Amino acid sequence: MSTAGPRMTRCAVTGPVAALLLWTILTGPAAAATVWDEALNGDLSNNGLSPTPVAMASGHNVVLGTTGNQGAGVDRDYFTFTVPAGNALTSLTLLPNTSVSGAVSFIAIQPGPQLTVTPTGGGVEKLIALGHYGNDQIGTDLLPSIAVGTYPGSLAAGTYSVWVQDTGGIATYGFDFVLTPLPAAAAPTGTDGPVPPWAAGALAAALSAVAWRRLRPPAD
Ligand SMILES: [Ca+2]
Repeated sequence: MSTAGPRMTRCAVTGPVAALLLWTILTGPAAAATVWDEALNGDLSNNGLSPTPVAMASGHNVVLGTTGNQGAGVDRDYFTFTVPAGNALTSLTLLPNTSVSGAVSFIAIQPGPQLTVTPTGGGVEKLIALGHYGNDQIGTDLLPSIAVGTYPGSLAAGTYSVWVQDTGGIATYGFDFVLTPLPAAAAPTGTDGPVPPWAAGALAAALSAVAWRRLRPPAD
């Protein structure tokens, strides 16, 4: 007669990381909201020094627009948004309305309320994300492929500015900025206090993607 108990399979993800991952799955972001639609709200700013403010909140925040050159020069789009305290930007999903001109369009993110990098790339070191996206990436999170350096798995609370452009013909785009509340209530301490640094790190690890792409220069 065997005395062996139930066979246990050791999971690669255990403890706090598993708890936080489960919490993320169970408390997914709220319903989508279109926070800016150029067809309804007007053209986003053409000036990185005065980007259009776009209000975002926990959950899905959809930005719809058109860039490219319709014959009067490249229509660059600049907007700024804030990830509220207690949240993180956990993904930037390319939406099905996207149709680039040629092979790819370009997107970049700079921390702060302005996009100070010039259209020719002056000051490019200030960007924390930059790269191209193509129609084949619709439905995917762009952050892992455009982040500069080691992608931490999410972007922390704070203000960011975004630059979108296509130097070819008309190019439509749609982005879903997903803001996820940090799991303060689910912290293993059982308190509602601030998330300890190790927990934030575990969340970042749980959310991080393995895909990584080479960065490309800021021109499409
Ligand atoms: Ca536009």
